[in-house]
Amino acid sequence: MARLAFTRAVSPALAACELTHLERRPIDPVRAAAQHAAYEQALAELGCRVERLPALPGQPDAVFVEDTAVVLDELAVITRPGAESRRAETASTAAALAAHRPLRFVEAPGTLDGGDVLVCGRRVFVGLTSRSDPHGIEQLRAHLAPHGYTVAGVPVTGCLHLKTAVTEVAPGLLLLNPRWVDPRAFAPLACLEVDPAEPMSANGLRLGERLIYPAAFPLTRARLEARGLGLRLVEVDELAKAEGAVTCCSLVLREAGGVGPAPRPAR
Ligand code: CIR
Repeated sequence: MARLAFTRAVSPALAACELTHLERRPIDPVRAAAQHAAYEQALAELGCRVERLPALPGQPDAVFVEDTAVVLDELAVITRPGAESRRAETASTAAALAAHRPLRFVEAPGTLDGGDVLVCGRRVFVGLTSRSDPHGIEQLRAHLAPHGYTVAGVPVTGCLHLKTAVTEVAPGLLLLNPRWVDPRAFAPLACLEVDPAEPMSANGLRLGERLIYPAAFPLTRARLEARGLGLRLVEVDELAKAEGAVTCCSLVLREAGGVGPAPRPAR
């Protein structure tokens, strides 16, 4: 399966990022950029063609491109990020995605961050967080329903985004922190819990059979490996100080490749 991953360079102003649940600590943008480059290398190794969106050096959080769009095989929905400081990031995402997908837009007063949107086949779960509100969720539902997707709002407490609390690590298998999100919201999907000592460890980026996963979580990693999952580890601790993880640093599109419609979503 050909995949295209959009990324964006780390802003030199990363240390001025938005923070919601983390205390501000010094962030070294040079070290963050090196980790980001290694992350892009992992994307490439796992079969992605990596394309950088235009740099936005004045936007501290611009590296976290996931929040600016929700991309499915049939269309892309450009978000209206919940943090006002991040709204200027979406225009260049829209310009790049327009070459690949029909675009729809979340409009005021709705807010939606891509980090709150978990797609499992035709089921779409959206975190009800400080970033994504019922208006945004309703707009997403209206855009996706004609394509056969259901959209469900899911309460999240204690972390920034839904995908801080849960991601799909294999078809039908969720990795989840039950302190932040209720596993019953996803029934009948199977849930693997993170190790309680590693609350931030529920965020992995699945690419086909492999999972890009932070090296910082050995206990949860052991749980994933015990399930036979193939991990590609990355060091992202400098980006994590900005409340980001591995899904947030890319927007991954399946490329149609050849004639005919794009295949059905695998995630
Ligand atoms: C923010 O608060 O918006 C950024 N500092 C972190 C965004 C991380 N994005 C994500 O998890 N999808």
